[in-house]
Amino acid sequence: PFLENVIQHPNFLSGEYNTTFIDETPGLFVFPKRKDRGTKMLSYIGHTTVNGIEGMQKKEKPNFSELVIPKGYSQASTGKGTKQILDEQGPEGLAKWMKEQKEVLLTDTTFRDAHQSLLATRVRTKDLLQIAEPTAALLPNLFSVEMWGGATFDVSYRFLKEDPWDRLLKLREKMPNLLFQMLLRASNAVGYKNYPDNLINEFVAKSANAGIDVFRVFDSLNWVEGMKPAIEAVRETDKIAEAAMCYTGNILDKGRSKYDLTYYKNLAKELESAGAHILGIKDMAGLLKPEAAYQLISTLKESVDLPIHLHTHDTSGNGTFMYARAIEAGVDAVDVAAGSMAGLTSQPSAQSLYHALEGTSRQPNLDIEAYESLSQYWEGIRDFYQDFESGMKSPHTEIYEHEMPGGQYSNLKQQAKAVGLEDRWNEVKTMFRQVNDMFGDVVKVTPSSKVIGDMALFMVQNNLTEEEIYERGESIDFPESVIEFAKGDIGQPYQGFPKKLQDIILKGRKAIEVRPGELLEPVDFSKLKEELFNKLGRQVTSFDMISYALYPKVFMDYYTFYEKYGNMSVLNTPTFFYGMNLGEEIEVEIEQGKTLIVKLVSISEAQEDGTRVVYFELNGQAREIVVKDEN
Ligand code: 3PY
Ligand code: ZN
Repeated sequence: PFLENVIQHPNFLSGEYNTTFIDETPGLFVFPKRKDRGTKMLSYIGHTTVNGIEGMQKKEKPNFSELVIPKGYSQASTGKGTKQILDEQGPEGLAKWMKEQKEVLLTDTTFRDAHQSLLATRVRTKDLLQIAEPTAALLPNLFSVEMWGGATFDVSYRFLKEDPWDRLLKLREKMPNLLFQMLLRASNAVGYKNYPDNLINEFVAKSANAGIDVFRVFDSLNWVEGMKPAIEAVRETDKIAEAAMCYTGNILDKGRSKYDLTYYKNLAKELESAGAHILGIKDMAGLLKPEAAYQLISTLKESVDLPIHLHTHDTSGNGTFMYARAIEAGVDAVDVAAGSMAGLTSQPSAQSLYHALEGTSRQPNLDIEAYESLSQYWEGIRDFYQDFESGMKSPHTEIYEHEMPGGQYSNLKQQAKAVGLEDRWNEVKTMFRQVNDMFGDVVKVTPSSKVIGDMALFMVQNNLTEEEIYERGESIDFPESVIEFAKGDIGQPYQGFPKKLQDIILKGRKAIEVRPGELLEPVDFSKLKEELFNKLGRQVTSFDMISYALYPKVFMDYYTFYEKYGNMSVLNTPTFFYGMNLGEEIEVEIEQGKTLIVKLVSISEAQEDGTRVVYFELNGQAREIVVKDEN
């Protein structure tokens, strides 16, 4: 029979016990044996070897080549960099310094946007940490390293089973000289919906504390009202508010006047007044053409007094040429990625840009050999994530037609596949643009791009045409994100919603015109802390609390995983994704100086109850784990 230990016993819980109770109740001091770290890890490896992991087709672990990690670099080898300029001179001092530089400044996005755009955001902390010290030592002249925010936050918890805060803290230690940059979706923080203002403030304050220096803040509709609280929150921390405008449309197309040069000029001035230290231009789909970049940067340089930082995606293949023209017009900084993680839906290659600018006065100040060696490391790492590649093999100029952001392309393709529309992907892309036009030509970036994507999928899936939406929209149940957009829940689009379509979608529900954050109840942090304490049964850090407030279910699922398997961020990436091959031996450093040696010996046939026994050696001792075969 089940022996209830003291804290589980009903008499103890109700307070009804006396001194004889202890002698008469032998189960009181029988506590279930907590599984040790080694056993939990073997459970994970056993489970993954037999069943694979969620979201990835199970297959045998490929043979990967040895990683090339530049040797001999430690924190001690990093000199002073932009981080020290910020610490000593404050955000205004840093902005002034930027404008004084003759050479173009570079942000390296390899640690964030490059893998978000090429590898579905799957790069694990271990693979970032291994190259952090060499990067900091070899590229001391970088402007910043973009390494956090955007989709990395929820993907860490959801798929990698890692704590994103842990990533930030550990990288910070290894890269003390360089500015750390994150992508902040203004009132949507690192999520897909508006959050209460006090949660945004708390998120920004804690991120700054943990090590973020440059906050690139954008609103998915370029709605400055929606960006103000986030910009203010960043200014409060004395870090850098880079307010970014999202580039959409084509300023060279005189037939399409909604987003013309004047629109961007006015927007830039508004962002300057709202307190930006740097003006960001976020060309999330790679629509900015070379001549347009020249005109845009020239105009903005005359219109605002801020340094200008340009971001693009190289989907069309025109990224380096476009940068060269922007640099000619005086842009202060641009975003690039290490060559082996650059191009296509990612950023242009750092090395390509370096060579393209040879002979000009603005060629970036960097050690090109060093960049090549870092790029070799990433080339090896990229192999680990081959199952997450989008399949795009060459530049796509069709981007100028559908205008889909680089980070959304592979995602939406997966979504289309999941609902059986893989063969109709071309239709989905065409529909994406058509929906954009139906919605009045909107800025498309997370989360507004998701609205357009959901609607496009919905229409293709249900074989709906634009005419049919207007004719029989009354009887159509639109996707949730589309309703929220029409209600004003993600903010106000420039020049408003097309009224007719808005009415059809809302079916009598009332739309808001104020900032959604003004209507949301502030988060009660002490109540939330207590709630989380009760769920976790342990002390709650402020990082846990913010993550739980942003993503309650995602955070709790992560916690459940952690309880079951422990900290799997210590495993090497191939083992994390594929488990082990028979006879293979790996080393796992579970904490500094404590290494486990794991060998997979054999796996039994499946038993009648669907389980298999996985036989390991753990530090030379035989161990067995029972795993349910879910295939
Ligand atoms: C994000 O919000 O994650 C983006 O990268 C948008 O471009
Ligand atoms: Zn981007």
